[in-house]
Amino acid sequence: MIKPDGVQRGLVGEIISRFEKKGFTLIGLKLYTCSSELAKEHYKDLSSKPFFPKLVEYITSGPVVCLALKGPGVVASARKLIGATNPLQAEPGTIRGDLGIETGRNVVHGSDSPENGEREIALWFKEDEVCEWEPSMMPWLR
Ligand code: RTP
Repeated sequence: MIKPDGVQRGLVGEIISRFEKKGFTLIGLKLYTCSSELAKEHYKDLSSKPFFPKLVEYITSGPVVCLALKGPGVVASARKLIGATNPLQAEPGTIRGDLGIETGRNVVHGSDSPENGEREIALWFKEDEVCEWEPSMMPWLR
């Protein structure tokens, strides 16, 4: 997910491009303003954290871009491309390391396990918004 600050700062193309260039296949893409119910459900594991209300406020503060990506090891690899939660500690070359400075506005979210990836795709996308496709012209591409 490209969070509201990423959208507001005009970083959508740059961020999508990093995942495409890595070689992952985009199977879902949409701009969406979420309700606080959806934000709370998405981050339910963090509901006891002191920053939870601010996090919900942040995620609902403007449209986000939802991405569903497919490919080998995509979850772990996307987490590496995204970088550490605190952008000041994220390595240069990562999305947060290159494009952010605040934990509270850290530009992107990535699922932390394949199971959560499935859960989050089901939460953010309707069934017909996910397009399973194969790049048939180039079978070596996934
Ligand atoms: P995400 O779920 O957004 O990909 O982030 P993450 O795994 O790197 O970090 P996580 O611990 O799951 O936290 C989720 C999001 O909550 C915000 N946060 N604020 N101390 C704070 O103020 C604080 N800590 C975390 C960040 O937006 C973080 O990405």
